[in-house]
Amino acid sequence: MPLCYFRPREAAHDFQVLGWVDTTARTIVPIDSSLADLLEMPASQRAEQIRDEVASSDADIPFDDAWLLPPVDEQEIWAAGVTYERSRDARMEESQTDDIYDRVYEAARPEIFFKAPAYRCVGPYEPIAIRHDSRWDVPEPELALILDGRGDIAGYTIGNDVSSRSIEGENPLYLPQAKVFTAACALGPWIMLADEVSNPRDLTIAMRIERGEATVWQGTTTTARMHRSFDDLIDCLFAALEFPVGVVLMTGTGLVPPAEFTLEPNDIVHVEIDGIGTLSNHVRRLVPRKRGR
Ligand code: DO4
Ligand code: MG
Repeated sequence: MPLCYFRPREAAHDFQVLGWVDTTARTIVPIDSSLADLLEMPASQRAEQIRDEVASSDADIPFDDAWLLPPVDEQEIWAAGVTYERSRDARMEESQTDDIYDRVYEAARPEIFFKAPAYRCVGPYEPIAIRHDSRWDVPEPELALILDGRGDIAGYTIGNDVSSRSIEGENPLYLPQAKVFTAACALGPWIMLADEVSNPRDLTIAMRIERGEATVWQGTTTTARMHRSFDDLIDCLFAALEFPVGVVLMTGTGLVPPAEFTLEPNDIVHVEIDGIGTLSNHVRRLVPRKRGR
């Protein structure tokens, strides 16, 4: 059963509790530990801690009385790029300096970038955003690894690495502006613990984009098409950084809609990963911000 962060519907806006989800009964059992607490401990202790806290909890909250939140608290969110052939090809099309994508696809060192702090992530059914100064925008559905403080995989969730293709395409040095902005990172709906996902290297990832009554794009891939091992990505992330309370690593996209597609406000993006669940978010356009507001 998965772990989620949630807020009872009547609770204050900044209130969040970790819970163990019973997907059959459609209820959530609140537990005392935070995700940071659990990711600081070794895997064997973590499993026991979750078991004990679920057994001693006396509450049982129906899904309908809870908001699901992004399943993170103090963790940073990092992302790998150009880990699927489709991502390499799409970026070579959009860029004026296309060979850098081919070179990174083949290189020993993967592309890894900082995507968001936890507080900037959105959860299920919250809006994701596109920039007001971008004209070509896409969702990037990705398997996200929940890593503990030692770099071991504690679980999996779904990530959406919303990106501006026009800004990245103009100049690869603009990557942080193409990737890092308000509501550019969605995570959820919950964390499936690692020992409950038997085939993480062959999970189907499906994305469907709705506009009004129509499906304007859909596609599927599988994590079997990923060109890198999880260990290569994790080793690189941990090579010169410490993450005592754990970290989230999105593993790159294998689904890129064709060049003529761009996201529009009110589109709804559904990302489903086998054995994990579905993450759905609608799209809003950011308004220009002025300093000091
Ligand atoms: O090189 C740009 C980022 C690539 C990326 O985010 C992906 O492949 O998912
Ligand atoms: Mg990506």
